[in-house]
Amino acid sequence: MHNRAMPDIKLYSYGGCPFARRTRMTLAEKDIDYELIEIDLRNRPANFKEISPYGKVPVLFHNGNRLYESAIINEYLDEVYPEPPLMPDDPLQKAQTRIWMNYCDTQFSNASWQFMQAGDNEEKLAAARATLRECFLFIEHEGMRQLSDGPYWLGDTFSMLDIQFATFFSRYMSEPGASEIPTECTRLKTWLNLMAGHDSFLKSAA
Ligand SMILES: N[C@@H](CCC(=O)N[C@@H](CS)C(=O)NCC(=O)O)C(=O)O
Repeated sequence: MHNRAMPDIKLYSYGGCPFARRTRMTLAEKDIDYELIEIDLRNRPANFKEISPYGKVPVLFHNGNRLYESAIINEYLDEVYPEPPLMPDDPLQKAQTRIWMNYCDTQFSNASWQFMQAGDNEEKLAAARATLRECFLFIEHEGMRQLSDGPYWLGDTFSMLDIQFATFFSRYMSEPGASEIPTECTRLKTWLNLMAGHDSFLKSAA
């Protein structure tokens, strides 16, 4: 029980959505209280487009101001509620963080979507698995190992990059038949184990 006024924050979310979970994870990381409004995306309210211009979750209202797009919402929250900081101060590190956040939302997101859409089509599944394998190797060698020695993406300090990828890996790996992470991705595997026990990751689960 917190002895403090609840901030004026409403989050429109969906339990199974990895984008919305990122915002739940950011709020948990900063220990911010908020009102959670669960939207059933398979049976969405008729007025949902009035709430969410793209018809998607997450959407966050802060003091009546509407924000959408998970990465943008999260950077906003990080500026308004700076403790603990989730974006690095250093301009170069900040740019690198955004490059990899973007990689997650383009390359990795597309590859895992391709896998989820393949259904029982063996040819499509094999193609998606091959693309995902390339992603995992790229993340290991061009991402994590270049940025730091770990255990988090940026080193000793947990950051927005950990949030960005954690919910996506979790969503992908919960898919039946999801492929194993290649053995050589030792840095990635260590990080996945670390995330599995991370407090805000657990608190943000549906
Ligand atoms: N780029 C958006 C993507 C959000 C998104 O695609 N959310 C999905 C659920 S995981 C959604 O609301 N889909 C509903 C739809 O597209 O109709 C973000 O980062 O917030």
